[in-house]
Amino acid sequence: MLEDTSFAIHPGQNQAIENDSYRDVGTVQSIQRRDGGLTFICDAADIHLQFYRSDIVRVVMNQKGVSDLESTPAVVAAVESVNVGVEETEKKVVVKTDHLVVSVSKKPFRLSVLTPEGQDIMSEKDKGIGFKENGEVICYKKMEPEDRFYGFGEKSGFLDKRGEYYTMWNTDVYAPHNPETDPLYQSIPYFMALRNGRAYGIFLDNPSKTTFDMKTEQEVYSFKGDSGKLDYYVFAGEGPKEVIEQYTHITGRMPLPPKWAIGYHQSRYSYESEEEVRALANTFKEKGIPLDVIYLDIHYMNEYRVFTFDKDRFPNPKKLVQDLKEEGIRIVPIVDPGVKKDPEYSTYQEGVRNDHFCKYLEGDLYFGEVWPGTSAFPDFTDERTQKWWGDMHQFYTELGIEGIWNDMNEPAVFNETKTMDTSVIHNNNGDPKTHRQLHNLYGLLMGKATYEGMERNLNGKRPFLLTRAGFAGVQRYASVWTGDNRSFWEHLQMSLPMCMNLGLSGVAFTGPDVGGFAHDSNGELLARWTQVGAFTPYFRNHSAIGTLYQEPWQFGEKYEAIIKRYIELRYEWLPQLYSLFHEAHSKGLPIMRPLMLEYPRDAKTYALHDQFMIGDNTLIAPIMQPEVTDRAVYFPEGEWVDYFSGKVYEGGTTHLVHAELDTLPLFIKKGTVIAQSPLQQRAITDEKELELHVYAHINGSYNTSFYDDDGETTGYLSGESVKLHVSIQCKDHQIAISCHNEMEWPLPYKKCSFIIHGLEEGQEVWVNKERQSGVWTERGLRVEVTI
Ligand code: MIG
Repeated sequence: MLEDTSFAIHPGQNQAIENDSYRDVGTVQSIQRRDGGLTFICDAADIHLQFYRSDIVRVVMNQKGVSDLESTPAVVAAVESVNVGVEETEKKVVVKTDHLVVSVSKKPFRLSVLTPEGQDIMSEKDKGIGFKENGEVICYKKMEPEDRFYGFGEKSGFLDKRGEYYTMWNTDVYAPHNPETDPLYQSIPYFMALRNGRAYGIFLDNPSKTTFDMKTEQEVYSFKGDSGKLDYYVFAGEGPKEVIEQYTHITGRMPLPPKWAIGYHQSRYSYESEEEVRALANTFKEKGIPLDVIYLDIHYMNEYRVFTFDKDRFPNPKKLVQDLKEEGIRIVPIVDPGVKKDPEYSTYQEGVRNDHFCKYLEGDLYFGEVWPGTSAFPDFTDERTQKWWGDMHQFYTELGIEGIWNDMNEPAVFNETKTMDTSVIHNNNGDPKTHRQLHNLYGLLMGKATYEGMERNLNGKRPFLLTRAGFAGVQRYASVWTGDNRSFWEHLQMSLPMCMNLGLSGVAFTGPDVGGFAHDSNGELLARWTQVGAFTPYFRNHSAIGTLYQEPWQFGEKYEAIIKRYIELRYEWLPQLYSLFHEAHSKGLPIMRPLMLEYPRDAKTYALHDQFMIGDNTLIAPIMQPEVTDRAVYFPEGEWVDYFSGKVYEGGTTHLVHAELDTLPLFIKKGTVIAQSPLQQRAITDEKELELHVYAHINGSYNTSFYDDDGETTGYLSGESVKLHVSIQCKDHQIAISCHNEMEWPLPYKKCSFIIHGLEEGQEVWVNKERQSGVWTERGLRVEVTI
């Protein structure tokens, strides 16, 4: 209780000095070739090097007598056969692939990674790998003064994580979310370091409590695991984009979500009855505000029993879901892991009878208090239980539901530790481990069970899953929202670096609760937040019980008009966003990007936390303070066109930009192109029209491609898609555009046009080698094309 008072800093409270006695692995005694890799037998431990690709190396330390190369379920990549050359001298072993060199000095074992040209990528100094008898493992790496750190999944604070100390332990944190609040709901023990434009990444594949320390020492940083083995991957870069590509090669990439999931979502804890939900949908319709999804929070259930509906509040869920679907609106219900202890409740009965719940070693079920009262928790570490849980979702799919929201899956439990007893045993497919050892996997595996179950039940339609907790690889199953933020300007500000770092950690489909979850929102905050939300990959307005309602119209007409306009803008930008989702699916790259990712050699971008890009050519510098209408915007090299006014800003410097409440500072790089469509009320429509907006330049070239498909089935996995390759050459008073579909699937558009913005006197427009005269419109020269 006294933790919140000055007693917390009583001198007597701070005497515990951590025993820092790690045992070093010692000197290399011998080297063995094993499973296509190399094992270094050292004095105190064995270290195995495994090349997954020529640019990805895994390092595993096992204590003596153990030879465990199991990976966690985060890892989906198989080992490829890699040509490795090994040279051994008295002092060193040098292992070479086409992309990197691993140099191991033998006395004691210290590891460095270099480029084939001999440039240092990552190295160790006096300290390397160590461990303690209690199972703790640690690894130190050299830190140069210019090193910057990014990633670490969902963390509060600024963009660059140098000087921070992070813990990975999935935790339900309702309050507070401060720059020092750590850990939060997700654990992604991965980061990327940037050194003068060159990047490398490290993924510590350990699902127990892990920590990353870039704070305590000046010249080294460290990462450590509470239990388990030291098992990490080095991604050799070279740029930050390559590192993300390498990391997501190991942990997987997101499937394409159904298109409706990238529209606007409206939520509230809770819309409590069928009537309320219907009225909500009607208001959106009457007001002409686009909408794709409405959420059902915990009140829809019968006393919080998952896989049930409360019969008084929701007498006919099937009809509700179907009626709304006819309007093009989807219902997404919440599903928590806790199953109410109730001998007359079939889910509980089945779970007990078929041994699906977590237990103690002695055989007693583990019970925790959550919404339904005393509850049991499915043991998702067992595939058998994953299958059972997944199949249960037929309950929802039979009603026409295609999306699920997983909450409380850290797992959160209402007790002092906030989670499950760490001594609970998980079956783990026949290799039992304690909850302490596997804690951070719970949310990921619940997501896997849910996603795969939905997939099995949806007959070729894509499921949508939203999750609060997760681990590395969560992107394969779910979109991640950043949990219980508050309606504070500070939380809008904090959401930018948080989502950007999630994106750098392989999780592209993210966003915060727009408007803020807890605390009361207000018109100005909601307007500014919706402007940002229109460009975050996941776009949901959600608020907590007991706070002011914050649907787009709640704060009066002035704000409603602005909020509506930005939700509309989201729909106009869907073709661009969808192409970026496809890039996340195919390459792992984030949709919402820190400028550093596009301009890794521009040091001005390294700590830029209050601006972001979507894709490689769109810059967003939102206003995130009350009554502020001007802000400094940093523009990287090039020229940047204000999306709304057409004003051009010279890059490589900072400008003061004016933006009244109805304006989001939004800029497109000259010489590039974005894809849009005319306004539509739903993400999926039959009347598709594509507009390719070209921002004319005098000189330069740009290549890109736009992706599209039916937006709801898995047909895209077998080539049912459009990939429009567009290239632009600007020179000699000509803008030459070439455009063709790389796929065989026919174009789904009834009309397709280029709109050229900012054309200069005398500049000619050519499309696929034909000179175009086009038609002048407010936004520029419109040229209709058939592709
Ligand atoms: O402890 O389901 O983060 O979005 O509305 C509260 C009720 C449980 C926490 C989620 C929030 C959700 C709420 N849940």
